[in-house]
Amino acid sequence: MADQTLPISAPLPEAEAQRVPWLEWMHSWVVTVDHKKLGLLYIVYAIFFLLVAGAEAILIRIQLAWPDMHFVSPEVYDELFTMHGTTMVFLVGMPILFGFANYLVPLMIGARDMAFPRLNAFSFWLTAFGGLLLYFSIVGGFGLYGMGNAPDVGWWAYAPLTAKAFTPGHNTDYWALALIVSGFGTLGTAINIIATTFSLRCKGMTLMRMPLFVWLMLIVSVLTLVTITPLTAAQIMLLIDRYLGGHFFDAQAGGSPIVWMHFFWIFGHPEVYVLVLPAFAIANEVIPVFSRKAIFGYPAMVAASVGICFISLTVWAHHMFTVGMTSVGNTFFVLSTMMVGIPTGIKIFNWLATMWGGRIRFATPMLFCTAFVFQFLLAGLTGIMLSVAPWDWQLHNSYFVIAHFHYVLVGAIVFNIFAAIYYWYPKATGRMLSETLGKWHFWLFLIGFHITFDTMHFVGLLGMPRSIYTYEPDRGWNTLNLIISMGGFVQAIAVLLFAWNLIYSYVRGRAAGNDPWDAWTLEWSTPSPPPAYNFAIDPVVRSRRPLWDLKHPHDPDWKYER
Ligand SMILES: [Cu+2]
Repeated sequence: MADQTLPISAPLPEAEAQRVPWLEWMHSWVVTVDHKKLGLLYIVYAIFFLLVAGAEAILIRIQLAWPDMHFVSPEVYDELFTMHGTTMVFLVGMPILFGFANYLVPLMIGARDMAFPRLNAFSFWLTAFGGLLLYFSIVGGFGLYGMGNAPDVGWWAYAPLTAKAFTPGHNTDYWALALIVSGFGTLGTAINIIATTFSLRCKGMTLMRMPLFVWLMLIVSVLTLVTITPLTAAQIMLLIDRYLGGHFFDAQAGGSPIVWMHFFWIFGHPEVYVLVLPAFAIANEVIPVFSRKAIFGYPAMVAASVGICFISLTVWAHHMFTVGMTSVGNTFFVLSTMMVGIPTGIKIFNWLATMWGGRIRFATPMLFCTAFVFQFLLAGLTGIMLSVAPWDWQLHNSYFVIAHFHYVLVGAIVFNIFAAIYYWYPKATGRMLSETLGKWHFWLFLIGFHITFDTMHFVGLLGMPRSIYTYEPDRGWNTLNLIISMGGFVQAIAVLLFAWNLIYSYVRGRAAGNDPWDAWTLEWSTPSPPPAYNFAIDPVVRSRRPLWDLKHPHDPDWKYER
């Protein structure tokens, strides 16, 4: 059953003899408007920056491993944690998830490309140039010494530190301009995904038959449109303050640094959902296929996702409990933040119910997704703790908060990104990733993750603040910090194994065939890798699992789902 092709794709006519093959090859990637190539460009770009930001994290952890360290200077330390955060969110998280959306949404809805292929290419290159601009800061200005002009005000860039008077160099300018440029790219992609899902679905693919992956990407795109906008507005206001004599964030001239915080977090909190909803999207495809059961409660999953989208827009000031808002204001944000627990709880329940009684195959993608479910649950629980304003007063700006959000960003999002790569790599390359290396990668990363981030909660409870360059030896944080740093190295080894697996399997991997996981969605009906036009004949869909119908034409098993 593995290689049943729906529909059979005709081979393209042979290209003319190529004069300089590698130049033609490069050219084909630079000028491409094919959603699959652009998707892969996003993903490769993001994996490159994952290695860069990971290296920055390791340098941070070496500096913090022992008290009174002078491994890097305080200035470079500030640049390292700013670049680590900015890179992970804007150059790793969003590009890789939009890369998966680009690659998979048209294939899953039976379309031949995105709605606006040229806008798609434009968006990718804007994102790419934004990333390059951010890293050009290292060589711009003073040259390599002290990491040049790398941004150093934290990825949240609170005023008044960003004012020209406090940071006269161009560090903050690089940060603001890079995010404006890549932000426009992100907006283009979001518009494209929305237009594609609404206008290019194949015959029979009603909204309630769309794979949950596509639903989640649609919701993420709407959320992106709403949240990137205030971020871009804030960056422009910041540049006006810095260069055109504006005073938006200048308290002495009647402005307010709190305004920046509101603008930043009305973007920054939903941004977490912009990253985590695609991670949910991945789990929604992987968990059913590897449990051999339909997802439990499809309509509830859609409703919960829409719910998360709306509620997430109402919680931003839980980052600002210590700012001195009114108690009514604080109470509103306590309650709205706790509300997020309801739809996310529904999701966790549904994933568990999908696994319950299933014939679970623990291949590498499923291992990552299983760990994700439990880690996301724990991250949610510390989130509820922090949503209680008095508790937050105690732990604000401590490593407890850092541990909480790394539980979300790594424990949930990065784990599912790995799951997605193991799951769809065969489709994109035609080769399976090595399962042996995959299992080593999973277990090492899992162990490293827990050594680092479980411990980080305790050092936070003991009062260690975030963003400090070093600490005195008598604070009681020494052993814990050493353990945290060692866990970081274990994770780094796991990620290097993963990178090696990507390269090794590309050359030596087992041939994948069309449908190595016996899956149900349309992308698995095409050859691996799919041809440029995806489908030779427009598919017609009659259920939520079109490929299952094709493989089991007389099986009444899924009738109730139609
Ligand atoms: Cu938040």
